[in-house]
Amino acid sequence: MRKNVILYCAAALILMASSCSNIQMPETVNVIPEPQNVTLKDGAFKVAGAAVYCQPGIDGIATARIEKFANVLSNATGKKCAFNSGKSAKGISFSVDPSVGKESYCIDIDKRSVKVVAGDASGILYSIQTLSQMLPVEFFSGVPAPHADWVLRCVSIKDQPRFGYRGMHMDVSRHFFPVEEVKKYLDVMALHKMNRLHWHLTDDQGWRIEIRKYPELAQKGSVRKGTMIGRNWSTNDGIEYGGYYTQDEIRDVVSYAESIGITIIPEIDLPGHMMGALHVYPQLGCTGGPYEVWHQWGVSEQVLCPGKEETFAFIEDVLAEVMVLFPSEYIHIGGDECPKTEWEKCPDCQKRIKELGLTADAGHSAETRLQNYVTARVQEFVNRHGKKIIGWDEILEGELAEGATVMSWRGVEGGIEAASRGFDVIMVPTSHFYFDYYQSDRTDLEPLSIGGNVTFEKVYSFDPMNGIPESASKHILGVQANLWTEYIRTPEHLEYMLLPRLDALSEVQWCSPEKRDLDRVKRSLEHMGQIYDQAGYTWCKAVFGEYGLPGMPGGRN
Ligand code: TNX
Repeated sequence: MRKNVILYCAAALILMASSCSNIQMPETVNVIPEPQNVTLKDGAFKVAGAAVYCQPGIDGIATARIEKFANVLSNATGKKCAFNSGKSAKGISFSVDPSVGKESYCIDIDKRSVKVVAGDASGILYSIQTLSQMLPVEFFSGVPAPHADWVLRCVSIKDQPRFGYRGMHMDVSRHFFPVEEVKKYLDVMALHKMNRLHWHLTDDQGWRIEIRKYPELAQKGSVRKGTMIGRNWSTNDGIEYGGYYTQDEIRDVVSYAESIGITIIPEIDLPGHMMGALHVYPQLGCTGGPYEVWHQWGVSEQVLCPGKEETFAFIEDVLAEVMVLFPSEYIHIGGDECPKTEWEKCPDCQKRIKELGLTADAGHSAETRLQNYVTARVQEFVNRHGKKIIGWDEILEGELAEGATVMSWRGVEGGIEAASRGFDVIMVPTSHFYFDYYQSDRTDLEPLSIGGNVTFEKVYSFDPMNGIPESASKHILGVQANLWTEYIRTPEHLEYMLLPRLDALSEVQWCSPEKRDLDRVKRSLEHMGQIYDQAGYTWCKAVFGEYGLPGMPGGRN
């Protein structure tokens, strides 16, 4: 009897194997974003106990990244992967050769060695991300897994990104996320070779960054007395909600991000979305207040008053501190959704309009011109400090001074117009990159969201160069997705909205169009899902036909 069972099992296995071999599965290395050139070879390299070599003389950042990789390998495999400065024909060796190109790297794995040659410290980091994803998923668990199969498949890889700007956005105003969660978010971005975090730090619902000159901004401007319940605008849960980052915490996050190749672009959203600040400094508004830190979502009509000089002194003081904290060459100054109703009635604003000689024309009101004045004045200040501004696509309305970068969010048209007018552009259209939207049509099972529908497939289908005139294509710096957190309170929910759409985004940012292949990326996603499980990320499985986040009720359309 037992013998029969064994025979049956063996027959079934042979049958399965032969039917599998009929399916043409193109082999990949299961890395997301998929490297540009991959040539698989026979055999494998044994990782456990292999020494790691770092070419002497390469810069400190690259060296630190390699040493960290050696340490994580030692811990995961349970065998020391000694870190050495020097060269060797055996083991895992890293070197830098600028002729490989910016952010680029080559990996050559055979049975005796793993050789990495990168163009710069970013290339070193990206080679490590690629190797990490090729290792057993236990690499990401943070605990030793000596029984895993610690090998790397023999392969030659040559890889470089399509776009220089590969961003992800995070709104910490509507809901606040602690430093540890921001770092976890940065880690998963880095795993996907992203290099910019757009950190939305201030808004109507809370000011979340300490400014030393105005301590009450964070102390009081970060606290709202309640939050609307679900999508019910007339409600308020009456529960005090707050949180902000001290400057020490900001510095810590900035340097952590830098160590994993990510520059943080801070956003101070102005002149609209300012209720957090207006609550503390009502004299900066047109009516003088009082103003509340907002408990509801949407667009407030109460905005900063550009008729008063004090407003500009405030903006400059805040930005001066922000520019010291963030080494980024860009500072995001918002510019979106700024209603002009108060400006129309405000004597100070009207006086300013008159003094500046701003007049309406067929396309733009005098008040829109006044916003142009705000943008130009702040831009001039930022430029004087050796930095550049980014603004949402509203800053295009009317006039915009040279050197501004535009984030096209209300569609791609703003981006096409901006690029054609000679401005640099980052594409972030709601249609494809709003990760606060539902990610499947099973909205009855998905956690309540702001609405809309942006599936994994939709994200993946975007081509930023579509509709861009050839002459303007150099102005498309790259792509970013935005994660607004009106309806997202917990780290689990935040991660759920991020993953795995981040995987689709990373291929739009990194891969050349010919490399993109939805079936292939979905297969790689099964592997990535295991990495997420090992590393403790919550992720959405809608791509695999599973819906919902345990404990979070579905929302209506
Ligand atoms: C629009 S995108 C906004 C945000 C909201 C978001 C919700 C942009 C510049 N402004 O203030 O959070 O929609 O999807």
